Amino acid sequence: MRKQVVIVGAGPSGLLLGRLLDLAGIDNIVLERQTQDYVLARIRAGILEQTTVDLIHRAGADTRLNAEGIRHHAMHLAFDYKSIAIGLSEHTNGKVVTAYGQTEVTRDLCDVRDAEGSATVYEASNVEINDFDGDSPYVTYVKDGTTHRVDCDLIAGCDGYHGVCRQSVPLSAITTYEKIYPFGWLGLLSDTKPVAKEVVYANTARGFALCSMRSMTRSRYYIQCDVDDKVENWSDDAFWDEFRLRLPPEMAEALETGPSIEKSIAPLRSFVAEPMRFGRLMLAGDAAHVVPPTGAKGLNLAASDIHYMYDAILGFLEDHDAAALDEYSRRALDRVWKTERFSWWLTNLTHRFNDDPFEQRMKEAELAYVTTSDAGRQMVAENYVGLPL
Ligand code: RFL
Ligand code: PHB
Repeated sequence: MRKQVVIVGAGPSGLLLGRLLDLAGIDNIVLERQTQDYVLARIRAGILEQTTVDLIHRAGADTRLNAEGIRHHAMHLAFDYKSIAIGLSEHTNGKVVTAYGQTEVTRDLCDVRDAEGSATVYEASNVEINDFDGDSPYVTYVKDGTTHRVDCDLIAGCDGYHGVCRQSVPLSAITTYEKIYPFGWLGLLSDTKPVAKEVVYANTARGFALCSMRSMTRSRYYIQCDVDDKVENWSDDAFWDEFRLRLPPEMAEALETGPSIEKSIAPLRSFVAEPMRFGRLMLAGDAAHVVPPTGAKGLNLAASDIHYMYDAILGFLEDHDAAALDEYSRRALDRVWKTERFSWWLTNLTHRFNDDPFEQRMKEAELAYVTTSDAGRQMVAENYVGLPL
């Protein structure tokens, strides 16, 4: 089989790229290791930047997002059990973020792809990428015991942090930067009314807590936990008791609790691999970089990579401009590093890493500064809504 582009991974980055290429008439195939049901069941990010919303609109997958997404004009930082609003629109010429789950984004992109009959192979095992250093790359995979080969012009590595694409690059060609944080996030999803109408990031003596939502009747909450804690150690009641203790009193009182629909622990990591292109192979999303979830940037960075990758692919395949491929890594990494900085900064500001009282006073002073200075508020707001592409 021959395709212009082989996309490895049917997460949000792979599906978004596939759809944009379809609309541009570029023949592509998506190869995914898991089943479609598994891909559609994953609970992950929940806050979309305007640039991500715009890309989903370009992909023609925004009908439900327009109807059900909740626009947030502010985000909140809570220290010492007091919550301070940072206006987003007022500091960014009217920009907002939209609460809409990654699970729903993935479903909407799958639906448009399936409706068009575009080629997607689920349960593709042993994906191997070959000869991406030359002019004739190809990808092999096994489906139902048979090995298939797809010859192509370009390979898009959209296969997440543990995927095969980055791991196929010789170590001498890639530089990686990594920071592992000494804690995780225990998340709980429940059909309860969200306790706050926008996202709240709380630094408390008991550790970090986050209030978010998927709809006006579905809450998503997180608490900082030990890095090697296990979800089995947390009954729903234990979660609600601990979560309540980390909220400002008026929120603790208003908190509605109920059975969990999902509960899981995620480790926190900052990671960047440079460059993001190796000959005919380009990496996007978690395959190339990971941010800690504080700031909700993982999915949004995956989407902005796809914006740049799409330009590179069109420049190369339609305009025969080899320089377009060279530009991809530079353009994407410029935004990646700035976003890594914001996620790292917000993680440091809102979590308790150790009990050093000096560090905590520095965080309090920093919070006092960014929330009272116009420049400080603007820095938070313009990063939270997403830096320009
Ligand atoms: P994804 O979503 O990981 O998709 C990659 C896809 O590639 C498939 N795959 C392979 N397919 C074929 N062959 C192979 N060898 C393959 N290896 C892997 C996988 O099955 C998968 O379908 O990457 P993508 O598209 O780059 O999207 C990135 C986002 O998913 C990610 O940045 C965010 O979800 C990160 N993230 C969060 N971000 C936030 O902004 N807020 C959050 O609350 C949040 N929570 C999370 C998260 C990521 C998590 N994990 C485990 C990575 C919670 C978790 C648990
Ligand atoms: C979420 O809704 O899951 C969410 C919101 C904000 C974050 C991280 C996760 O920073």
